[in-house]
Amino acid sequence: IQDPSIYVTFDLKEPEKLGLPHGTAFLVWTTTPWTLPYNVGVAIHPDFEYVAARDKAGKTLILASTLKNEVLGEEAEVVKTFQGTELEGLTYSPLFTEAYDAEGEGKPAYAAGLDTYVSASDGTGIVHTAPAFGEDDMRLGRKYGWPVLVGVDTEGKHRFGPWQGVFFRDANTDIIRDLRGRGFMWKEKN
Ligand code: VAL
Repeated sequence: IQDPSIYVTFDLKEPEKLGLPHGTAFLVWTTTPWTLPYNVGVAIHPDFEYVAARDKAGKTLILASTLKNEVLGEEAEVVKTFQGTELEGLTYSPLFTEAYDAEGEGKPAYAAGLDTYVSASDGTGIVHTAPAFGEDDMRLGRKYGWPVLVGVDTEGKHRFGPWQGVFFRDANTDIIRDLRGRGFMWKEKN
């Protein structure tokens, strides 16, 4: 089985804080769409430079400046440049809330945190973080007090949302379709 490789958008709650237009989003790349219902944050490298640039559709997207041409294209206009540290604490609208609503216990979530593990060699320089599903994710989540949403049971089945009872990876297709329908799927490779 090949993992689907997707780019999704996380719309910033207060883009005007950065002087950016309504609808500005973090652009995030992942190969594990089935973990997106358990996302609680994004990881940003404190030492990277980030840009906000307009894509073909006119949406303003934030990503690492070194990956901008490769991902958005040379023609995409850079609107603003930031140091990674300036993005810490920015919050975004979640893609899914079922698991958080059930077990988030009111902890902070859906925010940008800083960690030097973020890579500039693939993706967007902004990493989807789901603490239950990765060591780096867990470390970052602890640092910011984000909840650990254990979205999959001991049999490997989803515990929440419309895919409750579905084997973890088998939910990829439905999750992608759902995100596409709601306009959060920016690009799908595979
Ligand atoms: N951080 C990883 C990813 O981006 C997982 C473990 C959530 O796919």
